[in-house]
Amino acid sequence: SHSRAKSVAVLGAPFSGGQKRRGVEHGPKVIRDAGLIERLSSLDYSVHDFGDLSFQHFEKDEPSLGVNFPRTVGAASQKLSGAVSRAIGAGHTLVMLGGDHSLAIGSVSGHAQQCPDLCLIWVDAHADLNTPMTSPSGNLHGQPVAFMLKELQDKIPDVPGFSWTKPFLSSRDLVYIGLRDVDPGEHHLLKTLGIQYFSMRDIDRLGIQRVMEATLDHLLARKQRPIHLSFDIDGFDPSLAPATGTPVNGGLTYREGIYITEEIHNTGLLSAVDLVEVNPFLGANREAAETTASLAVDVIASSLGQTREGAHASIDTMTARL
Ligand code: 4U7
Ligand code: MN
Ligand code: MN
Ligand code: MN
Repeated sequence: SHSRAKSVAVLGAPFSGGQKRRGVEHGPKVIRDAGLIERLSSLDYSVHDFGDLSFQHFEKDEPSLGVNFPRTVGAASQKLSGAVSRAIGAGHTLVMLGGDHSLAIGSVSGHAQQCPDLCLIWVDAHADLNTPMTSPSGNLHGQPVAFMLKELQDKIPDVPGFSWTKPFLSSRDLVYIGLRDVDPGEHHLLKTLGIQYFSMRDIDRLGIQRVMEATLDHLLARKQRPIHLSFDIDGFDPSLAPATGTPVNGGLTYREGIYITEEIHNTGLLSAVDLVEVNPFLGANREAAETTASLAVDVIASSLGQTREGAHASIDTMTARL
């Protein structure tokens, strides 16, 4: 009575070249170990675990134009982009497990190849909108959105490793939620491009319910289209997600985070999710890593339909065992 054939592809991207702290490449393993596949199966999906991609490490990958590990990150994103495009093309909802957030260049562009009219919801403490020129760190996990935006075409220099990709997203098709550590160059772009964002201060003022109403209205009022959710675990407060590379105080509560994903699920339009920046080497102890990974599983499950209020299919399926 319930063969709606929903299928999810899970794709691991054990990659850390977008930043300098080791350990984030183990994100896919700890998120799987926290029970992801079982949770998705219990939500009645047919789960296709595509395993982990393996990425080429460039021995000689000198910084270029201020960007760290450009060839390594460019090649990883290119490979991910192809894999994501194939999974979405095969009809799956995609779950990408990072790895650091530079991977989003690959996952969102691969998604956009199949769904050119997609929109992007970016949950993060950071805007990840630096260009190579404005980046304080040179790390590409702080720059992925800049590589996607059509409006920034002329502001992105020819970084080695990135000749395969072209900007594909309009700034009006992007909403940020959770911002609280925005660099000056990023703030300038947020304002001049008129990007819709909800900082933690905005969540304090409006409440998460109105934030989600405004987010979905901004992206979907004109037309219904596929949603890409790019969820950086550091969007949460560090008390909930300690095992991450760039924690910032004053983040999302558990309930705010889950409300965001429940509302996105309720649109029926979610087409791909990234869950990035879980680093089991960080945080005080092993428990910190396990808490963070388990939170990641909750975020993914809830964006794919796990509810807090409960759910049921039909009376028949519940009573069949009698
Ligand atoms: B993450 C930073 F300068 N903005 O560009 C930068 F503060 O994917 C941090 O959101 C970026 O975790 C954080 O390096 C990237 C820095
Ligand atoms: Mn972040
Ligand atoms: Mn990020
Ligand atoms: Mn981070």
